[in-house]
Amino acid sequence: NDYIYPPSLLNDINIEISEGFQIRPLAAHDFGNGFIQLLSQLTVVGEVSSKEVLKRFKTMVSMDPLSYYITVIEDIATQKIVGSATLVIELKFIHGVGCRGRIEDVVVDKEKRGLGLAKSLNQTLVSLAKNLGVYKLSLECKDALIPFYEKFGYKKDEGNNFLVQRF
Ligand code: 16G
Repeated sequence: NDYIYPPSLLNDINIEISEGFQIRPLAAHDFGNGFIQLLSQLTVVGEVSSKEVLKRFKTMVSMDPLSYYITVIEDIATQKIVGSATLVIELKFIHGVGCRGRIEDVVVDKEKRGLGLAKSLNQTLVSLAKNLGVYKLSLECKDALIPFYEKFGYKKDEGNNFLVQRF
């Protein structure tokens, strides 16, 4: 089970991506191809061993039903992972034992920005979320990124706020 979700789930999605790049599910071998270093461009990764990382991957990949649709962009020439975004599926009792989708940890390598890779990731994950049947899809972002995310159909949920506490 090398991929975190079946690559065939992307077959019927019309993906536009800059030449030289490939979009696909995260694979176990990506931990040797710069995936964790890429995440550290988004936020704190911390001191994690490759054993811990692989254990987390195995937990995610063996979930039933799958919850973590981590989707990456590979630079074909170097095989480096230069983009990533995660669709998380949360199981509910409400909405007819429905599912909610969340988009998390969207990051593109600073060397590869401006090529539309984040757009490819977002378009792909919105389509995948629809195909999986979520009743709602949400994400958290900085003020400056609201216009970017609005292009993919999101809007501010007036009257609803995002509250957080950190530990
Ligand atoms: C952003 C991310 C979120 C990520 C968080 C990390 C998107 C759309 N949002 O809010 O998924 O987990 O940053 O920041 O990518 P933190 O380390 O402060 O939680």
